[in-house]
Amino acid sequence: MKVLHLSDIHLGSSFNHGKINPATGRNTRLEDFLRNLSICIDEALREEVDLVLFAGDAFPNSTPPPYIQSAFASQFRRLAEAGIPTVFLVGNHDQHSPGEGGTSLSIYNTLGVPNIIVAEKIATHTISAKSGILQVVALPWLTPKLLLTKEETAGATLAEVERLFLQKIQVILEAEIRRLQPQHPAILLAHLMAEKATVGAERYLSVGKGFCIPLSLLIRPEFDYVALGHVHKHQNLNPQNNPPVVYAGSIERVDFSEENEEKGFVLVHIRGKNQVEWEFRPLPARPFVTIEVDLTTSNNPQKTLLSAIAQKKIHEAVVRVIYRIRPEQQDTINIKQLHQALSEAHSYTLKAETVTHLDRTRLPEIGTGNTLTPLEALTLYLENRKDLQDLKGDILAAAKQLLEKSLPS
Ligand SMILES: [Mn+2]
Repeated sequence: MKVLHLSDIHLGSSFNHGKINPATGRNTRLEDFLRNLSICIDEALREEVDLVLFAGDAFPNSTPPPYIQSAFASQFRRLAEAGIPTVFLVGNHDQHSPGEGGTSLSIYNTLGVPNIIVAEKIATHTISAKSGILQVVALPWLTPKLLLTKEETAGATLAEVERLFLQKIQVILEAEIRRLQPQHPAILLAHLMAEKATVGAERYLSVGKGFCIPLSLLIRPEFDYVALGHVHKHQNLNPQNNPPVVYAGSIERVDFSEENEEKGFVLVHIRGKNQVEWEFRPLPARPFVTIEVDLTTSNNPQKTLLSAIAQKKIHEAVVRVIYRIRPEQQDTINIKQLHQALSEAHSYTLKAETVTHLDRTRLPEIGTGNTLTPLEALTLYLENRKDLQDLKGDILAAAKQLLEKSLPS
């Protein structure tokens, strides 16, 4: 049995890193995201998978423009038409207003699109796939407001709310686990922030920060695989693989915090109960490149900056150049030449950080009762000036000489 697990599509984001493609009239970043999404769908069809699991966050928010909704739908339509069941799990970015406003994905349920299941609530879906029965326990994005009553949280501290919230999830999940049929494979599909996960962009994208879910709630022998969404960096949180607890990660770089992350999806092979193998399949995500240069000590800032740019692979990349410069050096920068040097980038930003004076380092706090001799003060000062470390001995020796001369004999 084969399952394709993808997550965090965020279709319609990162437009500020793109430009209009004159041939299509569309933002190039929408085209990047769509290319990677269509590769996922191509692979699902080519591999003839039994099931596709989308672990949440379809768009940057729950009300995407119609043309972006259509682009998303036309990709998943290919799975529906091929008879491949697909589960859409609701992530935090898909909810309109928790518990009330519905989700950007609800329309698929309303229309009753064959082979597409929208998981908006905690529930177990028993799916008759091509090569057998699969059970998917769906755990969409949850907040205390969705699970706890006003009476339960009245007067409670944040720590108490967290404890009640986790307790509730545990009870609900336990009930789902007990109802599983042990003879069929079971997958937990969840959109959450798991303890131990290394976060990327999602830290900045989430408005209300949710609670971390302990791994002990997810690592259960009843599950053959745990398919996670929410964190954009691909990772397996359970190296023992009993079961694998895997974030597929986002399919494209959403912003610069994902500069060094590989992007892709996961192909899961279920050979039998608790006999699971999985592989990460990379996607051709657009490179993001940060070029950071300190020009304050350069004799030729323009040359230093140009050579820093020349050292990076910027072809068709999203580039940001950040340079530190002193006000009196600014006239030496030829912006036109920089634009030329960056012209082979897909898009770029230039940011100058003007340093008005060299950063003053603070001396450690001295208790009021203490007085320092001039030599002690100088020693402390030199310890805080990394740039003067080589001269420290000489300066102290010279100071000593001067002080001795000035002291009355
Ligand atoms: Mn999310």
